[in-house]
Amino acid sequence: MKIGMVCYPSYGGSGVVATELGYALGEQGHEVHFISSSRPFRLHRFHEQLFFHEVTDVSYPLFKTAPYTLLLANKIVEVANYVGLDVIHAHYAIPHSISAYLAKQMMTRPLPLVTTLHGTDVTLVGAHEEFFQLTRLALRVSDRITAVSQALARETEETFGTTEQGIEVIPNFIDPKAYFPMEKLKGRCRKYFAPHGEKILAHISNFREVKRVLDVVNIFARVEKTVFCRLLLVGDGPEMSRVEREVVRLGLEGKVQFLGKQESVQEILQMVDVFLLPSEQESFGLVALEAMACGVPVVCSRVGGLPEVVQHGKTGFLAEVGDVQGMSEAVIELLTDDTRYKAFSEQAVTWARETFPVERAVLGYEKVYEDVMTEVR
Ligand code: GMT
Repeated sequence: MKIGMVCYPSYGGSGVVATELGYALGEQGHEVHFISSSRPFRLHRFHEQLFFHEVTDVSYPLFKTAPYTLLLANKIVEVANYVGLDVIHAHYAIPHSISAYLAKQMMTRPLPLVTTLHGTDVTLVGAHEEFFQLTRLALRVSDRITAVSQALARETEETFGTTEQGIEVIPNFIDPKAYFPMEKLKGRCRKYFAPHGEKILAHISNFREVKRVLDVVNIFARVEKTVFCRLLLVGDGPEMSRVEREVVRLGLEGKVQFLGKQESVQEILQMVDVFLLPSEQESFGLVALEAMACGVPVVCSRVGGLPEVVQHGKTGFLAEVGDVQGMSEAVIELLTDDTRYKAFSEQAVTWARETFPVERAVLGYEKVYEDVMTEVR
């Protein structure tokens, strides 16, 4: 099959899912054409079946900013005609699915459209009145819709109503060849970030408000009163200044390390003891899955798709959004009982590998592509 993959190129789970899916589909012999404003950040390994088509910017005095949605639609048609795409897979309803729908209208042959919902499109953006009608259109005109969790599928239907084609859930996935526990690295990291035997807590995100990174700092502030530990903060984004100020306010400068944006998150995850994800909203929480696959128990909020990803009392702990006290108690519980910690860590690896294998997701998406190609032909 020749698949056109439309995604955001920047840091974020949806781009990671699109890219990793692309590599996995390439391994199955499919040709995958990424179409985006720049090269997706995880698309760094060469693969003979993977291609990248850049949507180039246009400057014209009348445009304040170039209309990306239109440029993308035009590019999709160009690529579809030139390479003979069989299907377009849009990650995000807004704007990718709308651009792909426009591209479909411009084509002189059928081009089936699969839309994968990742969360913020529906829960945050889609629910804003300004995007409501467009998101509903994207859902109606997609030949197939998939969502990354049951919670997201439910929430989408509650917000926008049901569609004729329904929503198929294909959970996000991990490749255990890339995400696995590594004791050696843990040792090396300890020498640098935790030279005196401290435990390491970590958080990785794009530092948007929805991630509640201030909670991460406050959880750490409580934990470090009982457990000798350090906090690694990975990523960057709009909340960064507020987070830095909170660290200073709490007098934690010597104990919190900011690592900025990082590509190789598996190497970081392989070094830490507990991962924190106290988000306000999370359709899936891919990074929590990545952490568990590296043997790191997760303490997170009981929201969106996280209860489908993290097993409370087995692979981590869930608490209500904003329950800083509850989350710090959960971290302390994990870090002060070696036997329990080891069990959680092992259970996390097994659960991640057995429940979210990349092979299952690839089979799921292949089936969706095949079905839609047969129907639309
Ligand atoms: O969470 C973000 O800020 C990034 C966003 C994205 O566009 O990548 O993540 C969403 O998609 C991921 C991949 O499916 C999910 O793992 C994240 O939970 C989801 N984020 C939210 O729902 C807030």
